[in-house]
Amino acid sequence: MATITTTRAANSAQRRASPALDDVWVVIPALNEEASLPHVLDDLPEVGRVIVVDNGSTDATAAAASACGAEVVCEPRRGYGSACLRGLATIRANIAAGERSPRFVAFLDADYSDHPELLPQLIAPLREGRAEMVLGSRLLGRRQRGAMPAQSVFGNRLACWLMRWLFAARYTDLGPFRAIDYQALERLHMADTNFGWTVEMQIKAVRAGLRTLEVPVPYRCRIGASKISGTLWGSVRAGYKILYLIAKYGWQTRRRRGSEAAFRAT
Ligand SMILES: Nc1nc2c(ncn2[C@@H]2O[C@H](COP(=O)(O)OP(=O)(O)OP(=O)(O)O)[C@@H](O)[C@H]2O)c(=O)[nH]1
Ligand SMILES: [Mg+2]
Repeated sequence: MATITTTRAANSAQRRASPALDDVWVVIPALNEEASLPHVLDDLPEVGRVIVVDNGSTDATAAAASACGAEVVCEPRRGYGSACLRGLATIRANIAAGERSPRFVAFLDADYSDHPELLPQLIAPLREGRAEMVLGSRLLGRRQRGAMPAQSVFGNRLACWLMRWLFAARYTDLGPFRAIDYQALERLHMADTNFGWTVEMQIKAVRAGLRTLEVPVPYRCRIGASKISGTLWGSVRAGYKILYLIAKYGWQTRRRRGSEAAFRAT
């Protein structure tokens, strides 16, 4: 069961949210990121609420997040998607408890690879009504040497090429730093519990007809030990899951198009 710890610091941090971003809630999945998380939270502009989902860390990740004024939620089921789903469940719980619903939700990693201070650049197109989902593209942005291993660049390019072919989706990256209209996000019914979370959101966004936009974002070497893209086993498992989901949703889309064409022909 999730435990929710709202600290006094969190309350005061949330009160200090600047009017420009007070309707933005941020979800940060974190697994053993005690060294990097304080940097992420320090650089993050003040927003309505910061939810750090501690994914069963064995280090002081939760304490580090609380000390920086974030709301800490525990999700014992491992997996990036599980952590994001817990973040969504926490948003719903807060709304059910009487809080005003966020207008936008942003996701970013806890390892300090992303640049949290750029959040306003992701939110601006949403607020201006130019998109319902904005993705930070690392492949359009400046990457620090070594921040994205070659297999990760290749895997992301391949996934985007396949999505273009199957869904006519114009993406360049599956980056974790992203922002989305909260009501639109809920309509996507996100379900993936691990490496497929980002690609699932992008495919479902295209299928739902959301207007999406990419913003170039810089990407730097993470603080702490690499878990996915920097290890062979992590890359293989992530690559397999991403390709599996693209194939699964691609197959569904083709079947749907096929039956629509058959219906029109009758
Ligand atoms: N790998 C992994 N990351 C998790 C999990 N739960 C939460 N996370 C967090 O999800 C974010 C992304 O994971 P990373 O380990 O940075 O994955 P990556 O960016 O693809 O690869 P590296 O940075 O090279 O490890 C980080 O903030 C993690 O702390 C989990 O079960 N597995
Ligand atoms: Mg990372």
